Parts: sequence; C-alpha cells; structure tokens
Amino acid sequence: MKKMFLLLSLMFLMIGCGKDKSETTGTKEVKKTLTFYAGLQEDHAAMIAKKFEEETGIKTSFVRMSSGEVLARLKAEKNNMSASVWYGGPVDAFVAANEAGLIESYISPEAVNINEEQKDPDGNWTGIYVGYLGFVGNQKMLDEKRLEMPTSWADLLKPEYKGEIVVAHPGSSGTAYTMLATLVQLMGEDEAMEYLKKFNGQVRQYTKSGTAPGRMAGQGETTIGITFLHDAIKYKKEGYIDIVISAPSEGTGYEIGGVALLKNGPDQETAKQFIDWVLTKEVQEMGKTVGSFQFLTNKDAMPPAEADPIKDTKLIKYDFDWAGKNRVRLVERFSIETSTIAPKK
Ligand code: S7P
Repeated sequence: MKKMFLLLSLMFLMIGCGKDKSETTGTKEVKKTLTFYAGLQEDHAAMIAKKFEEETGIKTSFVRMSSGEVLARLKAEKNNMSASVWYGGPVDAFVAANEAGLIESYISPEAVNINEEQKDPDGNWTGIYVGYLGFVGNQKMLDEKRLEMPTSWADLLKPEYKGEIVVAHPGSSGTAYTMLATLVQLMGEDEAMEYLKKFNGQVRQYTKSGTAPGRMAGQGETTIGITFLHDAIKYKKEGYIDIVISAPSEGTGYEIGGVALLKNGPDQETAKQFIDWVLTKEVQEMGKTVGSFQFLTNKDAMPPAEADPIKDTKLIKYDFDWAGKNRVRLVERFSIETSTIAPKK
C-alpha cells in the first residue's frame, strides 16, 4: 500500500514538472513540438531552435530555405501545413504569402516593443531585424585584375566587370528579390528591366541563395558579389580577410526580416509562444553570437557593433507592401526579360 502511494505521488510529480512541455488531452498525454521554416542563416536558426527547446522543453526543429522556396512550399502545403512559423527572410515574401492566404494574423504582446515602421499593423508579419543590400568584393582578386571596387549600380554595367559578378536569382532568393524591387523603385519598371537585361550580360552565375555570393567572394570564387552587407561582414569575421564591401551611391534597398504565424500550421499556441519569445530584446541580441550582424527591431535591443561601419548607408524609401504584392509578377518579368530561371541548388 505504502509502495503504491509512493508510486502514485511520483507519477503526479512527473506530470506536474512536464506541464509546459506537454498537454493532457483526454487520457492521452501529447508532447508539444514546434517546426519553423527559417529564412535566415542556418547557424542562426539552429542556435534559436536549441535555445527555445532548452528554455521551454518544447521539441523544436526547422528547415532552412530561401524565400522563394518557402513560398513554394507553403503553397504546396496549403491544406496540410507541416510548420507553424516562418522565421527570418525579407518580409516582401511574407506579404506575398499573405496575399496567397498562407499567413494567420497574430499581434504578439511583445510587438509593442518593435519599432512602428518595422511591423505590419494587421499582424501579418513582425520585424525581427533590418539588413542593407550592397556589394561584396575580393580585394586580392580586384588587385590582380586591376579593378576598382564598384560603388554604384551604374558601375556594375562597365565592361571591365563582365563575367566578374555573382548574384542570386530573385525567383529563389529574398536577397535578390530585394535587389530587383530596389532597382524598380529607383528607376521605374521599364528602365529597371532594361538595366537588368544589360546586367545579365555581366553575371557569371546566378546562385539559389543570397548569402552565397558573399561566401564565394570570400573564398576567391568570384571577384564581386551582391548580398546583404551584414553577411559579408560575417564572412570577413569568420576569416575571409580579403572581403571588402561597398554600397551603391544612388541609394540601396534594405530588408526587414520578419516572423509570422502560418495559417493552419500545427499547434498555433506553441507557435505564438515562439513568436513572442523571438521578439524579445534578449533573443534578438543572441543573433550576434553566431555572426548575424543585422540591425535589430526591438526598441531596447543593442545593435551589434559590427554593423556600425554601415549604419550611414544611403537607403531608398523601400515599399515592402508594394514589393510583396508585385513579387510574382516582377520575378516572372525578370525571368522572361533575362531568359533565366532560378537554380535548384
Ligand atoms: O541570415 C542572413 C540573411 O542575410 O539571410 C537572409 C537572406 O535573404 C538569405 O536568404 P535568401 O537565400 O532567400 O536570399 C536575410 O533575411 C538575412 O538577413
């Protein structure tokens, strides 16, 4: 009898301890899990998944994909979502996803701490960081080829850069779509397409992801790349010392990296818990521990010192809502005008 009592007490204690890790539905105990689609760097996503799991006991997994890939996957999974959160990547793709009915509006209580212009008032996305688009070069290769680092969009069309530039394809990459939407906003659509047709003749390779050109410049696989500048800073800090950066003098576009709740994703309450958590100052500041040097959207968060040299970059007035709503059409026009398709790898 005494043994039985002890056993029962132990069982109640175990259920109590596991309270935030599982739910009891009827007689069955259901373990909470979370899957998110990550649009940011793999190491950043892995660190966040690990910390969230450690803090909550909720088994957390993620799949890293470029923005265009996430969009395609969400469309394919519309009636059977396997993830419940989209975490990271430029928000124009989130706007496009919302247009396609793939986002569930959620205004986190933590959103009060996010800068006004860095969140959607309807809760379809909330900003987690801000990154500036620019040029990355390999100084050693530039010297060998007696080339100057380009400092304007116009420079990229100069004959000496022919075959020296690597950029991602806007069909797959959020970074490259930021470039496309930037040029359209700077020049007007027809002029931007004329520019891009000429630019296409300068490009050595279109990559799938927007982070690849920075790494390739660091590794001496391309003289020049187009990427978010914080990624180039990351690679330089990781040891690719020949990396140099510049920003176009006409002005450049930028991203707000977002987080959003996916419509019909599993366990929406756990997903909301994750969203609340990633918006906090503490979690935003964790990015720099894995070399993510974007500016941050939480009013109380300290931007990484590594981003300081680019803080005065000349930015255009980027319209995220317009960019998102025109994404499908502009990518299609870009692909037709340049006769290119997004690479699979
Ligand atoms: O995490 C770094 C970062 O630059 O990666 C994202 C970037 O757009 C890469 O994704 P794509 O492959 O879709 O281009 C940015 O959101 C983020 O700042």
